[in-house]
Amino acid sequence: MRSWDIFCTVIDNYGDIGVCWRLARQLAGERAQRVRLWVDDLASFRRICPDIAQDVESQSIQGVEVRWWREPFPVVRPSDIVVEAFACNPPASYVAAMVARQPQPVWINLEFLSAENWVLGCHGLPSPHPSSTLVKYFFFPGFVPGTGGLLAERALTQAREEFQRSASAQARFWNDLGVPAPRAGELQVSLFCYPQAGVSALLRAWAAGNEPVRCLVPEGTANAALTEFFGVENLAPGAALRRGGVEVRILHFLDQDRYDRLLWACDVNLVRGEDSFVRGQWALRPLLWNIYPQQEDAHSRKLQAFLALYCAGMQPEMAAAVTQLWQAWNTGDAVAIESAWPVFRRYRVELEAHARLWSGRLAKTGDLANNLAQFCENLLK
Ligand code: TRH
Repeated sequence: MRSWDIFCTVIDNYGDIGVCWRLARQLAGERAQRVRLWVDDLASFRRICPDIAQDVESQSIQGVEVRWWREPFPVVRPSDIVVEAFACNPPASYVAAMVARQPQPVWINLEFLSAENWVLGCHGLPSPHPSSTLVKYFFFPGFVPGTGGLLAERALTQAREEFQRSASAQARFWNDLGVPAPRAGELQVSLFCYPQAGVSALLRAWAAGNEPVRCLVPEGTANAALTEFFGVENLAPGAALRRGGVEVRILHFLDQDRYDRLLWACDVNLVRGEDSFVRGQWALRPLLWNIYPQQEDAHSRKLQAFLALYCAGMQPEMAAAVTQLWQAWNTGDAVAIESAWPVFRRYRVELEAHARLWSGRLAKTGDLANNLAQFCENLLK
């Protein structure tokens, strides 16, 4: 059994802890590894995992030892494997303990997800530490063989298939959420996005169409656009907003597993950032991605790179429909969103088939937790 220290700083939002928590759970649960997860913001962690107690130095959740990362950092013996998520810099005292430890730990920097080509050249590269004998390895998630793959639990496919096949499991789920079961012919859409996304335009596109839409929105998402469109201020969980054929239901923020179920239960998923984007791909539903905005428009290159991969092999008109809607959604171009949505929906059957095909392609790279464990094992030998 190997021991792991995973370091996570919460910069903003939930993606950093979302990825680290998934990785930690999977290593502990599926590979019986001893995992310690250091997190600097337990309040954010609690949003995606309500079992987390705030202001607690150490707690054990789902087989993972969760430690509150704050100064002064305690004296601990470093684990066999040290994962620093997204270049978050473990404390200097801990790095000094890594230098002193015999044998020295394997040190991994778990990087951000990108479909850009350069990732293939950088995945797995060593970077010698400037002032010690330590070596840090860059581990990149990715969509193609030659990268680290994407996080996917062993039981994920079966759990999703069972849920999507079972009307009673879905009925229970809607009931647990406190919303009525979907009406026949009503499109179910989940919405998780950044403020830049063109939500008002999409709501108008739905209202102008002849397909009733029910949109499920975890609290705190798109508040300004919802208030503008529905003319109401109350966006508390439980609120139901209606205009024409569009209904929005505000949900509590869900724990990660229930959020997965929401994605499985919906017909189209609007996802964002990194982790919900990946989960949207595993949900086998058409999706619309709101990429995390970066300086100097770096996110546009990332978006193009992903679209090139995702749309490869699609019939050209369908690829154009996806590309136009995704680009418009990310720039917030209202006119383009309103014209692109109905075209996107015309391909509903083909997009569902494509989602299944795509997830099959992704699965060929293996899942990130196991790829990472194997990578580290080779270095520890
Ligand atoms: O929250 P995000 O915007 O996180 C982002 C991205 O990771 C981005 O790459 C990073 O640079 C930035 O943070 C700092 O989006 P993301 O990645 O989808 O993470 C959201 C997490 O929250 C994910 O694990 C799913 C989870 N989630 C729930 O558990 N319940 C919910 O109700 C919702 C909406 C999300």
